[in-house]
Amino acid sequence: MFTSLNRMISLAMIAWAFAATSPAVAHARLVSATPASGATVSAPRGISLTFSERFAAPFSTVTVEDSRGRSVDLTRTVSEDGRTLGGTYTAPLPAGTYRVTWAIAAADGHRMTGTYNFTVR
Ligand SMILES: [Cu+2]
Repeated sequence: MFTSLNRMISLAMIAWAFAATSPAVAHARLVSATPASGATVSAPRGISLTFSERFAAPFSTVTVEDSRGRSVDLTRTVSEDGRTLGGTYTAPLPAGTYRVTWAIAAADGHRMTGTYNFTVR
């Protein structure tokens, strides 16, 4: 009984040690977004998504759709440091709710995606 309990504790400690070291190999993640998720903004000129790591620009996309699912025309931009994915709208956005969908190919080869809404008043 004690032996198996000790063994379980040892295994738990090993698992914990691995979990504790995992941030060193963390995946790229979204660290900031403008407009932010759930934000209400007026007359936004574009969108900007900053990630924790560089991403592969040719395989990374951002789309903005209105409440009817129609894509907003935008000119995609990628910052010089390769961590910010942006889009500049070619026309002002009418009031309403918009959905942002992004997809990046991170440097470690993982594909990360996300979606969120913001509102234009
Ligand atoms: Cu990864």
